[in-house]
Amino acid sequence: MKLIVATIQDQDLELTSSSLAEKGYRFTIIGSTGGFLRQGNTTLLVGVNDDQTDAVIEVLRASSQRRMRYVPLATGTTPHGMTMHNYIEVEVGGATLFVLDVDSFEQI
Ligand code: 2BA
Repeated sequence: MKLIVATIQDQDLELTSSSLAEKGYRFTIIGSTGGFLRQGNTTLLVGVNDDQTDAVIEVLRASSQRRMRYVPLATGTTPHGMTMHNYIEVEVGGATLFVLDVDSFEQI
């Protein structure tokens, strides 16, 4: 058995969770925060049989998009007193996946 830990963007949650549920996979949705951007994202825990791993990764690949985010880098003030932000562009996602071997699984 494997545990797939997948961090996705919040915007992709609806499509990803409905696609997984439609195909009969069981999973847990955890609200999370990215350490770099400090913005909300979503982490899914999907427990599967070994032979289902590739199929779940395909669902995640199909439902998670890459997007550009603009992150404030520095804030300054113009001579007219207007606040000015400098932004950097960061490409986020589709999904960050870890596939772990599961030693044991029980539901009590
Ligand atoms: P964040 O940590 O908020 O990172 C968002 C995006 O910022 C990353 O997208 C990447 O493009 C960029 N980024 C992250 N750290 C960076 C750094 N030190 N320097 C420059 N750019 C950096 P993704 O790589 O697609 O990651 C999306 C989210 O997946 C991350 O959000 C984090 O929540 C999770 N993640 C990514 N790699 C991870 C890892 N090795 N371990 C645990 N979680 C991870």
